Amino acid sequence: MSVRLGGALLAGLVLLSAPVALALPKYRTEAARFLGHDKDDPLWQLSGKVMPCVTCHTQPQGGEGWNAFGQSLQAEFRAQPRATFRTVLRSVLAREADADADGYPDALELFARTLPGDPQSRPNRPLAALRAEFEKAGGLPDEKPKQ
Ligand SMILES: [Ca+2]
Repeated sequence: MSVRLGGALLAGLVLLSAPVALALPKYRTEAARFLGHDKDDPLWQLSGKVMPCVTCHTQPQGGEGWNAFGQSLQAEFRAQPRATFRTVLRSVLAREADADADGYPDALELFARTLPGDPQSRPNRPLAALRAEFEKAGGLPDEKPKQ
């Protein structure tokens, strides 16, 4: 019993000490909250469909390997090394860039819940209609959360 418990605790500690396991879900959580995707599903943190790892990573489980949008964020982190993740994300989205070159800017893809780093994943409506919808919904969120 105590050996089993000790083993479980040890396994937990090993998991907690893995930097990838800690850092990346933190960004996922922050991005989902910043963009309001956390409102899509009350159990969104457990859902692989809300802000999935492949939003920025090439692999479904995240980790090493970033797609074009993830690389844009990395470049922005290098340009603003002291900035918070929220500032970095907002800067990239405000640029109106289209990381995967599918014709839809990154901010509009995230608004439409498609993947900004995967050209096979595209919004199902014309760009102008999507942009109008995005603007009507308030556009990009403010950098600081509203109180
Ligand atoms: Ca795109």
